Amino acid sequence: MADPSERFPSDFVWGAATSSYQIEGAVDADGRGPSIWDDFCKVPGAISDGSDGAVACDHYHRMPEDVGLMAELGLQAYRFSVAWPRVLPQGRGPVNGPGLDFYDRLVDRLLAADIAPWITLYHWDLPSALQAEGGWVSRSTAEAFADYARVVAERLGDRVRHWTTHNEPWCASALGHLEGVHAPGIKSQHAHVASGHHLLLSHGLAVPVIRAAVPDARVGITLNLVPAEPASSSEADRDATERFDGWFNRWYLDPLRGRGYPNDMLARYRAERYIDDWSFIRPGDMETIAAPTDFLGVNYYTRAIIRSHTVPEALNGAPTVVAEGTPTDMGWEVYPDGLRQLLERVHRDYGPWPLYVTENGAAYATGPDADGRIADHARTAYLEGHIAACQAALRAGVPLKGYFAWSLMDNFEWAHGYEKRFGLVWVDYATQQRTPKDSALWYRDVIARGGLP
Ligand code: IFM
Repeated sequence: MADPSERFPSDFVWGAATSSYQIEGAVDADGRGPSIWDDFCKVPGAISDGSDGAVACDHYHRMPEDVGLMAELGLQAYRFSVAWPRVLPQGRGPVNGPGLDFYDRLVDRLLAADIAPWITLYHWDLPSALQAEGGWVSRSTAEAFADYARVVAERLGDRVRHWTTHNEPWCASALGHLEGVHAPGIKSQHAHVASGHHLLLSHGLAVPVIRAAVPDARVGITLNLVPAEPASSSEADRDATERFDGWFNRWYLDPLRGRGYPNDMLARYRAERYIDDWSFIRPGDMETIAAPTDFLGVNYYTRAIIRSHTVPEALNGAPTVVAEGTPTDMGWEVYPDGLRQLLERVHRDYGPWPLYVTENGAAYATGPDADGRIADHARTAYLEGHIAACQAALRAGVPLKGYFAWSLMDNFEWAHGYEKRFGLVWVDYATQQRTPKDSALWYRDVIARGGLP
Protein backbone atom coordinates (compact mmCIF):
# COMPACT_ATOMS: atom_id res chain seq x y z
CA MET A 1 0.00 0.00 0.00
CA ALA A 2 1.20 3.50 -0.75
CA ASP A 3 2.51 5.78 1.94
CA PRO A 4 -0.50 8.08 2.48
CA SER A 5 1.67 11.10 3.10
CA GLU A 6 3.09 10.80 -0.38
CA ARG A 7 2.05 13.50 -2.84
CA PHE A 8 0.29 12.92 -6.12
CA PRO A 9 1.97 14.08 -9.33
CA SER A 10 1.91 17.87 -9.49
CA ASP A 11 -0.24 17.82 -12.65
CA PHE A 12 -2.79 15.41 -11.12
CA VAL A 13 -6.27 16.93 -11.56
CA TRP A 14 -8.61 17.20 -8.57
CA GLY A 15 -12.26 17.82 -9.35
CA ALA A 16 -15.89 17.09 -8.67
CA ALA A 17 -18.69 16.04 -10.98
CA THR A 18 -22.41 16.58 -11.55
CA SER A 19 -24.87 16.08 -14.40
CA SER A 20 -27.44 18.31 -16.02
CA TYR A 21 -30.73 16.61 -15.14
CA GLN A 22 -29.57 15.86 -11.62
CA ILE A 23 -28.89 19.47 -10.66
CA GLU A 24 -30.14 22.04 -13.16
CA GLY A 25 -33.92 22.07 -12.69
CA ALA A 26 -35.48 24.84 -14.84
CA VAL A 27 -36.88 22.24 -17.18
CA ASP A 28 -39.15 24.73 -18.93
CA ALA A 29 -36.75 27.68 -18.95
CA ASP A 30 -35.50 29.47 -22.02
CA GLY A 31 -36.77 27.08 -24.64
CA ARG A 32 -35.50 23.77 -23.24
CA GLY A 33 -37.34 20.83 -24.76
CA PRO A 34 -38.53 17.81 -22.79
CA SER A 35 -36.20 14.90 -22.11
CA ILE A 36 -36.87 11.23 -21.52
CA TRP A 37 -36.23 11.80 -17.82
CA ASP A 38 -39.00 14.42 -17.62
CA ASP A 39 -41.26 11.79 -19.17
CA PHE A 40 -40.04 8.86 -17.10
CA CYS A 41 -40.55 10.74 -13.84
CA LYS A 42 -44.25 11.00 -14.69
CA VAL A 43 -44.63 7.22 -14.77
CA PRO A 44 -46.32 6.20 -11.50
CA GLY A 45 -43.87 4.36 -9.28
CA ALA A 46 -40.82 5.02 -11.47
CA ILE A 47 -39.16 7.29 -8.90
CA SER A 48 -39.18 5.99 -5.34
CA ASP A 49 -40.13 9.30 -3.72
CA GLY A 50 -42.36 10.39 -6.59
CA SER A 51 -40.08 13.33 -7.37
CA ASP A 52 -38.52 14.63 -10.58
CA GLY A 53 -35.76 16.95 -11.75
CA ALA A 54 -38.03 19.90 -12.47
CA VAL A 55 -36.34 22.02 -9.79
CA ALA A 56 -33.55 19.77 -8.46
CA CYS A 57 -30.78 22.05 -7.12
CA ASP A 58 -32.00 24.93 -9.29
CA HIS A 59 -28.43 25.14 -10.54
CA TYR A 60 -29.62 26.74 -13.78
CA HIS A 61 -30.48 29.87 -11.78
CA ARG A 62 -27.85 29.51 -9.04
CA MET A 63 -24.87 28.69 -11.23
CA PRO A 64 -22.72 31.67 -10.15
CA GLU A 65 -23.17 30.76 -6.48
CA ASP A 66 -22.32 27.14 -7.24
CA VAL A 67 -19.15 28.06 -9.09
CA GLY A 68 -18.29 30.17 -6.05
CA LEU A 69 -18.63 27.04 -3.89
CA MET A 70 -16.34 25.13 -6.23
CA ALA A 71 -13.76 27.89 -5.94
CA GLU A 72 -13.99 27.80 -2.13
CA LEU A 73 -13.24 24.09 -2.24
CA GLY A 74 -10.28 24.73 -4.50
CA LEU A 75 -11.53 22.47 -7.30
CA GLN A 76 -9.16 22.41 -10.23
CA ALA A 77 -11.70 20.93 -12.63
CA TYR A 78 -15.46 20.62 -12.79
CA ARG A 79 -17.07 17.80 -14.73
CA PHE A 80 -20.61 18.64 -15.82
CA SER A 81 -22.92 17.52 -18.60
CA VAL A 82 -24.70 19.54 -21.24
CA ALA A 83 -28.43 18.95 -21.52
CA TRP A 84 -29.03 18.02 -25.15
CA PRO A 85 -32.68 19.22 -25.03
CA ARG A 86 -31.56 22.66 -23.83
CA VAL A 87 -29.35 23.03 -26.88
CA LEU A 88 -31.52 21.24 -29.46
CA PRO A 89 -35.07 21.05 -28.07
CA GLN A 90 -36.11 18.67 -30.85
CA GLY A 91 -32.87 16.69 -30.67
CA ARG A 92 -31.76 18.01 -34.05
CA GLY A 93 -32.51 21.04 -36.19
CA PRO A 94 -32.73 24.57 -34.83
CA VAL A 95 -30.32 25.46 -32.04
CA ASN A 96 -31.85 27.03 -28.95
CA GLY A 97 -29.55 29.99 -28.39
CA PRO A 98 -30.47 30.71 -24.76
CA GLY A 99 -29.86 27.07 -23.83
CA LEU A 100 -26.38 27.09 -25.29
CA ASP A 101 -25.75 30.50 -23.71
CA PHE A 102 -26.15 28.95 -20.27
CA TYR A 103 -23.16 26.68 -20.82
CA ASP A 104 -21.24 29.56 -22.35
CA ARG A 105 -21.72 31.53 -19.14
CA LEU A 106 -20.87 28.50 -17.01
CA VAL A 107 -17.62 27.93 -18.90
CA ASP A 108 -16.64 31.58 -18.57
CA ARG A 109 -17.39 31.58 -14.83
CA LEU A 110 -15.33 28.45 -14.33
CA LEU A 111 -12.38 29.81 -16.25
CA ALA A 112 -12.56 33.08 -14.32
CA ALA A 113 -12.34 30.99 -11.13
CA ASP A 114 -9.40 29.02 -12.56
CA ILE A 115 -11.43 25.82 -12.74
CA ALA A 116 -11.05 23.71 -15.88
CA PRO A 117 -14.40 22.85 -17.48
CA TRP A 118 -14.80 19.15 -18.35
CA ILE A 119 -17.80 18.57 -20.59
CA THR A 120 -19.82 15.39 -20.85
CA LEU A 121 -22.15 15.51 -23.83
CA TYR A 122 -24.57 12.81 -22.74
CA HIS A 123 -25.55 12.00 -19.20
CA TRP A 124 -28.90 10.37 -20.02
CA ASP A 125 -31.27 13.28 -20.78
CA LEU A 126 -32.16 12.38 -24.36
CA PRO A 127 -34.59 14.80 -26.05
CA SER A 128 -38.06 13.25 -26.00
CA ALA A 129 -38.45 14.05 -29.69
CA LEU A 130 -35.68 11.57 -30.48
CA GLN A 131 -37.20 8.94 -28.23
CA ALA A 132 -40.37 9.29 -30.29
CA GLU A 133 -38.27 8.15 -33.27
CA GLY A 134 -36.93 5.13 -31.41
CA GLY A 135 -34.29 6.75 -29.21
CA TRP A 136 -31.04 4.81 -28.83
CA VAL A 137 -32.59 1.71 -30.36
CA SER A 138 -32.58 3.63 -33.61
CA ARG A 139 -29.42 4.37 -35.59
CA SER A 140 -30.63 7.88 -36.41
CA THR A 141 -30.11 8.90 -32.76
CA ALA A 142 -26.40 8.10 -33.09
CA GLU A 143 -26.25 10.33 -36.15
CA ALA A 144 -28.15 13.10 -34.37
CA PHE A 145 -25.69 12.85 -31.46
CA ALA A 146 -22.76 13.60 -33.75
CA ASP A 147 -24.55 16.74 -35.00
CA TYR A 148 -25.29 17.80 -31.43
CA ALA A 149 -21.63 17.24 -30.51
CA ARG A 150 -20.62 19.52 -33.37
CA VAL A 151 -22.95 22.32 -32.23
CA VAL A 152 -21.60 22.26 -28.67
CA ALA A 153 -17.96 21.81 -29.67
CA GLU A 154 -18.09 24.66 -32.17
CA ARG A 155 -19.51 26.99 -29.55
CA LEU A 156 -17.44 26.03 -26.50
CA GLY A 157 -14.35 24.46 -28.02
CA ASP A 158 -12.38 27.68 -27.93
CA ARG A 159 -12.41 27.41 -24.11
CA VAL A 160 -13.03 23.77 -23.27
CA ARG A 161 -10.28 21.23 -23.81
CA HIS A 162 -11.65 18.08 -22.17
CA TRP A 163 -14.60 16.40 -23.84
CA THR A 164 -16.36 13.22 -22.82
CA THR A 165 -18.92 11.82 -25.21
CA HIS A 166 -20.92 9.58 -22.89
CA ASN A 167 -21.34 8.90 -19.23
CA GLU A 168 -21.87 5.23 -18.40
CA PRO A 169 -23.40 3.75 -21.55
CA TRP A 170 -23.98 0.53 -19.58
CA CYS A 171 -26.58 2.38 -17.48
CA ALA A 172 -28.31 3.98 -20.45
CA SER A 173 -28.45 0.61 -22.19
CA ALA A 174 -29.02 -1.95 -19.41
CA LEU A 175 -30.94 0.11 -16.85
CA GLY A 176 -32.86 2.07 -19.46
CA HIS A 177 -33.60 -0.61 -22.06
CA LEU A 178 -33.34 -4.00 -20.35
CA GLU A 179 -34.31 -3.56 -16.73
CA GLY A 180 -36.55 -0.57 -17.39
CA VAL A 181 -35.62 1.17 -14.14
CA HIS A 182 -34.16 4.22 -15.87
CA ALA A 183 -35.59 6.27 -18.72
CA PRO A 184 -36.93 5.38 -21.20
CA GLY A 185 -38.16 2.44 -19.10
CA ILE A 186 -37.94 -0.24 -21.79
CA LYS A 187 -37.58 -3.94 -20.95
CA SER A 188 -36.35 -5.67 -24.06
CA GLN A 189 -33.30 -7.77 -24.85
CA HIS A 190 -33.19 -6.44 -28.39
CA ALA A 191 -33.40 -2.83 -27.18
CA HIS A 192 -30.67 -3.60 -24.66
CA VAL A 193 -28.12 -4.70 -27.25
CA ALA A 194 -29.19 -2.29 -29.99
CA SER A 195 -29.17 0.75 -27.71
CA GLY A 196 -25.73 -0.20 -26.39
CA HIS A 197 -24.45 -0.47 -29.94
CA HIS A 198 -25.86 2.89 -31.00
CA LEU A 199 -24.50 4.58 -27.89
CA LEU A 200 -21.03 3.30 -28.72
CA LEU A 201 -21.49 4.13 -32.39
CA SER A 202 -22.51 7.68 -31.52
CA HIS A 203 -19.35 8.00 -29.46
CA GLY A 204 -17.26 6.90 -32.42
CA LEU A 205 -19.07 9.27 -34.76
CA ALA A 206 -18.66 12.20 -32.37
CA VAL A 207 -14.93 11.81 -31.66
CA PRO A 208 -13.71 13.09 -35.06
CA VAL A 209 -16.42 15.75 -35.07
CA ILE A 210 -15.14 17.13 -31.77
CA ARG A 211 -11.54 16.95 -32.97
CA ALA A 212 -12.44 18.87 -36.12
CA ALA A 213 -14.04 21.65 -34.09
CA VAL A 214 -11.48 21.71 -31.28
CA PRO A 215 -7.96 21.13 -32.57
CA ASP A 216 -6.35 20.69 -29.14
CA ALA A 217 -9.24 18.68 -27.68
CA ARG A 218 -8.68 15.79 -25.33
CA VAL A 219 -11.58 13.44 -26.09
CA GLY A 220 -12.68 10.40 -24.13
CA ILE A 221 -15.60 8.43 -22.78
CA THR A 222 -16.60 7.50 -19.25
CA LEU A 223 -17.54 3.93 -18.31
CA ASN A 224 -18.85 2.64 -15.02
CA LEU A 225 -16.81 -0.46 -14.38
CA VAL A 226 -17.29 -3.09 -11.70
CA PRO A 227 -14.55 -5.53 -10.79
CA ALA A 228 -16.15 -8.91 -10.23
CA GLU A 229 -15.10 -11.97 -8.32
CA PRO A 230 -16.81 -15.32 -7.85
CA ALA A 231 -18.55 -16.04 -4.56
CA SER A 232 -16.94 -19.49 -4.54
CA SER A 233 -14.44 -21.45 -6.58
CA SER A 234 -17.24 -23.48 -8.17
CA GLU A 235 -17.20 -23.64 -11.93
CA ALA A 236 -20.70 -22.20 -12.05
CA ASP A 237 -19.72 -19.14 -10.01
CA ARG A 238 -16.56 -18.61 -12.03
CA ASP A 239 -18.52 -18.87 -15.25
CA ALA A 240 -21.16 -16.44 -13.98
CA THR A 241 -18.39 -14.02 -13.03
CA GLU A 242 -16.93 -14.23 -16.52
CA ARG A 243 -20.34 -13.50 -17.93
CA PHE A 244 -20.90 -10.56 -15.59
CA ASP A 245 -17.52 -9.11 -16.55
CA GLY A 246 -18.35 -9.53 -20.22
CA TRP A 247 -21.76 -7.98 -19.80
CA PHE A 248 -20.72 -5.05 -17.65
CA ASN A 249 -17.10 -4.26 -18.48
CA ARG A 250 -15.69 -5.94 -21.57
CA TRP A 251 -18.76 -5.29 -23.73
CA TYR A 252 -17.72 -1.62 -23.72
CA LEU A 253 -13.96 -1.77 -23.19
CA ASP A 254 -13.21 -4.24 -25.98
CA PRO A 255 -14.89 -2.42 -28.88
CA LEU A 256 -13.52 0.94 -27.74
CA ARG A 257 -10.04 -0.56 -28.02
CA GLY A 258 -10.65 -2.02 -31.46
CA ARG A 259 -11.34 -5.63 -30.46
CA GLY A 260 -15.01 -5.77 -31.36
CA TYR A 261 -17.57 -7.23 -29.00
CA PRO A 262 -16.14 -10.02 -26.83
CA ASN A 263 -16.38 -13.35 -28.64
CA ASP A 264 -17.40 -15.26 -25.52
CA MET A 265 -20.34 -12.91 -25.00
CA LEU A 266 -21.40 -13.09 -28.62
CA ALA A 267 -21.27 -16.89 -28.38
CA ARG A 268 -23.37 -16.85 -25.21
CA TYR A 269 -25.93 -14.47 -26.70
CA ARG A 270 -26.14 -16.54 -29.88
CA ALA A 271 -26.44 -19.82 -27.98
CA GLU A 272 -29.19 -18.36 -25.81
CA ARG A 273 -30.89 -16.69 -28.79
CA TYR A 274 -30.73 -13.59 -26.61
CA ILE A 275 -31.68 -11.58 -29.67
CA ASP A 276 -32.43 -12.82 -33.18
CA ASP A 277 -31.66 -9.82 -35.31
CA TRP A 278 -28.13 -8.42 -35.25
CA SER A 279 -28.50 -6.41 -38.44
CA PHE A 280 -28.17 -3.11 -36.56
CA ILE A 281 -24.42 -3.77 -36.52
CA ARG A 282 -23.34 -2.61 -39.95
CA PRO A 283 -20.05 -3.00 -41.78
CA GLY A 284 -17.61 -0.38 -40.56
CA ASP A 285 -19.36 0.24 -37.22
CA MET A 286 -16.72 -1.46 -35.11
CA GLU A 287 -13.99 0.62 -36.76
CA THR A 288 -16.00 3.77 -36.06
CA ILE A 289 -16.44 2.81 -32.40
CA ALA A 290 -12.69 2.23 -32.10
CA ALA A 291 -11.85 5.86 -32.91
CA PRO A 292 -8.68 6.65 -30.96
CA THR A 293 -9.35 8.50 -27.72
CA ASP A 294 -7.10 10.50 -25.41
CA PHE A 295 -8.34 9.09 -22.12
CA LEU A 296 -10.80 6.79 -20.44
CA GLY A 297 -12.96 8.02 -17.57
CA VAL A 298 -13.57 5.34 -14.95
CA ASN A 299 -16.49 5.59 -12.56
CA TYR A 300 -16.07 3.31 -9.58
CA TYR A 301 -18.38 2.79 -6.61
CA THR A 302 -18.17 -0.86 -5.59
CA ARG A 303 -17.26 -4.40 -6.62
CA ALA A 304 -19.51 -7.36 -7.37
CA ILE A 305 -19.30 -10.79 -5.85
CA ILE A 306 -21.03 -13.17 -8.17
CA ARG A 307 -22.99 -16.30 -7.50
CA SER A 308 -24.34 -18.19 -10.50
CA HIS A 309 -27.92 -17.21 -10.97
CA THR A 310 -30.42 -18.90 -8.79
CA VAL A 311 -33.42 -16.87 -9.87
CA PRO A 312 -34.44 -18.29 -13.23
CA GLU A 313 -36.80 -15.46 -14.02
CA ALA A 314 -34.09 -12.83 -13.49
CA LEU A 315 -33.82 -10.58 -16.49
CA ASN A 316 -31.02 -11.55 -18.83
CA GLY A 317 -30.31 -14.50 -16.57
CA ALA A 318 -28.14 -11.96 -14.81
CA PRO A 319 -26.00 -13.47 -12.10
CA THR A 320 -26.93 -12.74 -8.54
CA VAL A 321 -24.67 -10.12 -7.04
CA VAL A 322 -23.99 -10.87 -3.42
CA ALA A 323 -23.25 -7.83 -1.29
CA GLU A 324 -20.65 -8.18 1.44
CA GLY A 325 -19.26 -5.79 4.02
CA THR A 326 -20.56 -2.38 5.06
CA PRO A 327 -22.94 -0.87 2.54
CA THR A 328 -23.53 2.79 1.79
CA ASP A 329 -27.10 4.06 1.65
CA MET A 330 -27.27 2.64 -1.89
CA GLY A 331 -26.62 -0.80 -0.45
CA TRP A 332 -23.24 -0.81 -2.20
CA GLU A 333 -20.29 -2.38 -0.41
CA VAL A 334 -17.44 -0.03 0.50
CA TYR A 335 -14.43 -1.69 -1.09
CA PRO A 336 -11.63 0.77 -1.90
CA ASP A 337 -9.13 -1.83 -3.01
CA GLY A 338 -11.50 -2.67 -5.85
CA LEU A 339 -10.59 0.69 -7.38
CA ARG A 340 -6.89 -0.15 -7.32
CA GLN A 341 -7.58 -3.57 -8.80
CA LEU A 342 -9.79 -2.09 -11.49
CA LEU A 343 -7.34 0.63 -12.52
CA GLU A 344 -4.51 -1.88 -12.69
CA ARG A 345 -6.60 -4.29 -14.72
CA VAL A 346 -7.76 -1.64 -17.22
CA HIS A 347 -4.17 -0.51 -17.62
CA ARG A 348 -2.87 -4.07 -18.01
CA ASP A 349 -5.57 -5.28 -20.41
CA TYR A 350 -6.37 -2.11 -22.35
CA GLY A 351 -3.44 0.27 -21.95
CA PRO A 352 -1.68 2.38 -22.78
CA TRP A 353 -4.61 4.67 -22.09
CA PRO A 354 -4.49 7.69 -19.77
CA LEU A 355 -7.11 7.15 -17.05
CA TYR A 356 -9.14 9.50 -14.88
CA VAL A 357 -11.46 8.51 -12.08
CA THR A 358 -14.39 10.58 -13.30
CA GLU A 359 -16.76 9.56 -10.48
CA ASN A 360 -16.30 8.10 -7.03
CA GLY A 361 -18.35 8.77 -3.95
CA ALA A 362 -20.95 7.49 -1.53
CA ALA A 363 -24.54 8.13 -0.53
CA TYR A 364 -24.98 8.84 3.16
CA ALA A 365 -27.95 10.70 4.60
CA THR A 366 -26.00 12.53 7.34
CA GLY A 367 -27.57 15.97 7.71
CA PRO A 368 -26.97 19.11 9.75
CA ASP A 369 -26.59 18.74 13.52
CA ALA A 370 -27.97 21.26 16.03
CA ASP A 371 -25.16 23.66 15.12
CA GLY A 372 -25.73 23.25 11.40
CA ARG A 373 -22.56 21.24 10.92
CA ILE A 374 -22.67 18.16 8.71
CA ALA A 375 -20.28 15.64 10.20
CA ASP A 376 -20.33 13.05 7.42
CA HIS A 377 -17.37 11.03 8.64
CA ALA A 378 -18.41 7.95 6.69
CA ARG A 379 -18.13 9.86 3.41
CA THR A 380 -14.73 11.23 4.35
CA ALA A 381 -13.55 7.71 5.17
CA TYR A 382 -14.92 6.46 1.86
CA LEU A 383 -13.10 9.16 -0.10
CA GLU A 384 -9.91 8.71 1.85
CA GLY A 385 -9.86 4.98 1.18
CA HIS A 386 -10.46 5.44 -2.51
CA ILE A 387 -7.92 8.24 -2.93
CA ALA A 388 -5.39 5.97 -1.22
CA ALA A 389 -6.34 3.29 -3.76
CA CYS A 390 -5.59 5.79 -6.55
CA GLN A 391 -2.22 6.39 -4.97
CA ALA A 392 -1.53 2.67 -4.87
CA ALA A 393 -2.50 2.36 -8.54
CA LEU A 394 -0.13 5.20 -9.42
CA ARG A 395 2.68 3.45 -7.60
CA ALA A 396 1.94 0.33 -9.59
CA GLY A 397 2.50 2.32 -12.77
CA VAL A 398 -1.08 3.12 -13.79
CA PRO A 399 -1.23 6.38 -15.81
CA LEU A 400 -3.92 7.87 -13.59
CA LYS A 401 -4.23 11.58 -14.29
CA GLY A 402 -7.03 12.81 -12.06
CA TYR A 403 -9.86 12.18 -9.63
CA PHE A 404 -13.39 13.62 -9.59
CA ALA A 405 -15.57 13.17 -6.54
CA TRP A 406 -19.22 12.35 -7.10
CA SER A 407 -20.86 14.62 -6.45
CA LEU A 408 -20.29 18.31 -5.88
CA MET A 409 -23.68 18.56 -4.17
CA ASP A 410 -26.66 16.45 -3.19
CA ASN A 411 -28.91 15.99 -6.18
CA PHE A 412 -31.60 14.00 -7.96
CA GLU A 413 -30.43 10.40 -7.77
CA TRP A 414 -32.51 9.10 -10.69
CA ALA A 415 -34.96 6.36 -9.67
CA HIS A 416 -34.12 7.05 -6.00
CA GLY A 417 -35.23 10.66 -6.24
CA TYR A 418 -33.80 12.87 -3.51
CA GLU A 419 -33.57 10.12 -0.90
CA LYS A 420 -29.92 9.37 -1.61
CA ARG A 421 -27.37 12.09 -0.93
CA PHE A 422 -24.01 11.81 -2.67
CA GLY A 423 -22.98 15.45 -2.23
CA LEU A 424 -19.89 16.98 -0.72
CA VAL A 425 -22.22 19.92 -0.22
CA TRP A 426 -25.56 19.56 1.55
CA VAL A 427 -28.56 20.95 -0.30
CA ASP A 428 -31.62 21.97 1.67
CA TYR A 429 -34.17 21.46 -1.09
CA ALA A 430 -36.81 23.63 0.62
CA THR A 431 -34.58 26.71 0.71
CA GLN A 432 -31.92 25.73 -1.83
CA GLN A 433 -29.32 26.63 0.76
CA ARG A 434 -25.95 24.93 0.22
CA THR A 435 -23.71 23.90 3.13
CA PRO A 436 -20.35 22.24 2.65
CA LYS A 437 -20.22 19.01 4.63
CA ASP A 438 -17.15 18.05 6.66
CA SER A 439 -16.12 15.80 3.75
CA ALA A 440 -16.03 18.84 1.47
CA LEU A 441 -13.72 20.69 3.85
CA TRP A 442 -11.54 17.60 4.12
CA TYR A 443 -11.43 17.27 0.31
CA ARG A 444 -10.51 20.97 0.06
CA ASP A 445 -7.47 20.22 2.22
CA VAL A 446 -6.54 17.19 0.11
CA ILE A 447 -6.58 19.36 -3.01
CA ALA A 448 -4.56 22.09 -1.31
CA ARG A 449 -1.92 19.57 -0.19
CA GLY A 450 -1.97 17.60 -3.42
CA GLY A 451 -2.57 14.42 -1.49
CA LEU A 452 -3.88 12.83 1.66
CA PRO A 453 -3.15 14.38 5.03
O1 IFM B 1 -25.73 9.70 -9.68
C1 IFM B 1 -25.11 8.74 -10.47
C2 IFM B 1 -24.53 9.38 -11.70
O2 IFM B 1 -25.49 10.05 -12.45
C3 IFM B 1 -23.90 8.34 -12.58
N1 IFM B 1 -22.99 7.51 -11.85
C4 IFM B 1 -23.44 6.96 -10.61
C5 IFM B 1 -24.01 8.04 -9.73
C6 IFM B 1 -24.49 7.43 -8.40
O3 IFM B 1 -25.47 6.48 -8.61
